[in-house]
Amino acid sequence: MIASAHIDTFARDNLPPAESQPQFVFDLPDLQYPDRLNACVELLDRRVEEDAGERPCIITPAESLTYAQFQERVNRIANVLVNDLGLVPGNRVLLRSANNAMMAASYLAVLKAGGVVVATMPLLRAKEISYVVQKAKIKFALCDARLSEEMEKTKPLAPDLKKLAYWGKGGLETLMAQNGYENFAACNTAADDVCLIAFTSGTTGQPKGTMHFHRDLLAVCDSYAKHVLRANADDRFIGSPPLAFTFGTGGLVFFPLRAGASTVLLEKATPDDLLAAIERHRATVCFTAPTAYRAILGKLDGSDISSLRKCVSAGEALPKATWQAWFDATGIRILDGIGSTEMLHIFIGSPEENLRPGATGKPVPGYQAKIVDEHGNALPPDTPGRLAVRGPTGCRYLADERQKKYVEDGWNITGDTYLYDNDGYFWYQARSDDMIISAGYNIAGPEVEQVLLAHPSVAECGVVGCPDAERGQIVKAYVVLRPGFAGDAALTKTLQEFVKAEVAPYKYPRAVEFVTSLPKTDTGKLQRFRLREIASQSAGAKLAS
Ligand code: 3UK
Repeated sequence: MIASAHIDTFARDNLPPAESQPQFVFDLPDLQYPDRLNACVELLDRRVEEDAGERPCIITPAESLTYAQFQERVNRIANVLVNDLGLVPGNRVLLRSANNAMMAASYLAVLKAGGVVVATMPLLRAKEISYVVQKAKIKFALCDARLSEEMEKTKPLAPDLKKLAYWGKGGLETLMAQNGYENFAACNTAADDVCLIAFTSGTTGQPKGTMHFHRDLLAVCDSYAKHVLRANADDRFIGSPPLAFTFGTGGLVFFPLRAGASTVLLEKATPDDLLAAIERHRATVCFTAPTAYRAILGKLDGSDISSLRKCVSAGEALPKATWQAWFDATGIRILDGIGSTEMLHIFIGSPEENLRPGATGKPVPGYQAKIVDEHGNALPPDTPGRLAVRGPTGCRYLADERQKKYVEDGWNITGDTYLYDNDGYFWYQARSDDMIISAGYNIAGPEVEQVLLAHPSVAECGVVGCPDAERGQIVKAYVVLRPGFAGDAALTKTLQEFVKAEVAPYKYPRAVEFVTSLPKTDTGKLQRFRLREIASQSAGAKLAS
């Protein structure tokens, strides 16, 4: 390890022990980093040094900042953190805001000052925020004043949180305006100093804090963004994921800055908002989830999104039907990619000329992937098994026993069941715990979902196993219909026949329930575990009656 710049050594002290860390691989020339580096210097200050100062950097509906203006804002916040709030390197800083320029500037200011970013979803409640504050021992917070109510409720629950500054009502801005605050000398951090603790959205159990180093932020730019996304300084990024979600920070902050491009940050990014903003700002690179691409498809009439040239989809598997429909409507080949909070960003995904619709893609340059059985033995092509990956980034949970579950033998085990084909493409099957076992058959719920989504009546659906006395489990589909369709017995039959005609008949949903919405996480992922609970309850009720 390189000498740390951290005075507060909490993060480094709580790294997982060496033997339970993944193996890190740096075999790409682009991934050779010096011992000392500060991610903010490399992502932002370098661009200004290279004369991009007058180029557009951050664009929001409210304001527009050049690289030089954004840098000045970052410097002012860093000065407040250090001189007014008393931050020392290694201290964690809670950030709470929707996606806007102050949130992005605060993020980079914490990096520049040698602090550790802990960004949280704006929707979190005091109880959830206080868990994060206590787990990461956080003393400092920068918060959008519009989120003050929940923040104030957090204080009594989390007494560690002592230094709090709000922006939007003048508090932080007044401090930022002090003379001399326009410049700030970056903390000379080690490449392997922790700079980010990203909490997982926690589909089950308490959220886990994943720790990332300064060099990790660059590694995702120099692997995925450089070799697969391949955007350039003339691009204008846009998207929906929150900056508290690493899919969003990578796609909407790190990647554009590393490329010298501009980025549009939207506080509200429903499919309607996103569509309107793409048109208004002439965005060229879009990051969002599969459901948003599907939703936008239905609204394209009368809007002009001809500026778009690259679309990235992640968070959930991108159904082939959605890929095809988007291609037919726009001529754009969506880049599907699997990433995780543990790995920081996307580690499997292929560029346009190499992708295969329906597959996630091939390992991103710099990453390796294999499929293993329950003992960790590598499996041959076309055999479903557990996805194992390694590369320049990897899982380091903050003081968490679950490290042993995610890392086996130096490989990160993502919890997904995949197979790879003879050409080396990786095909998503299901979350490993979402596999349905019915009368001895293994059925991947998402595969059945993909088929159903191709039917014109289906807007959204979720497919899970439902307890069944005879078969162990049966396949059950929860379906949200498009307007104009009636969820009756005839449509149930139609959908069942439709699935039987498309895939092996044993996979068809023996039960279909029409619902008005599906349970989702803050990051927009379908909560199949909730559907499983609902399915179990209804099955139990039926047995009892
Ligand atoms: C699932 C996918 C199929 C998969 C993320 C891009 O989603 C991100 O991080 P999370 O920690 O979830 C990780 C899990 O989500 N998943 C993500 N992408 C895909 N499944 N196809 C995909 N394309 O189960 C994975 O293990 O919330 C995504 C970048 C950064 C991220 N944090």
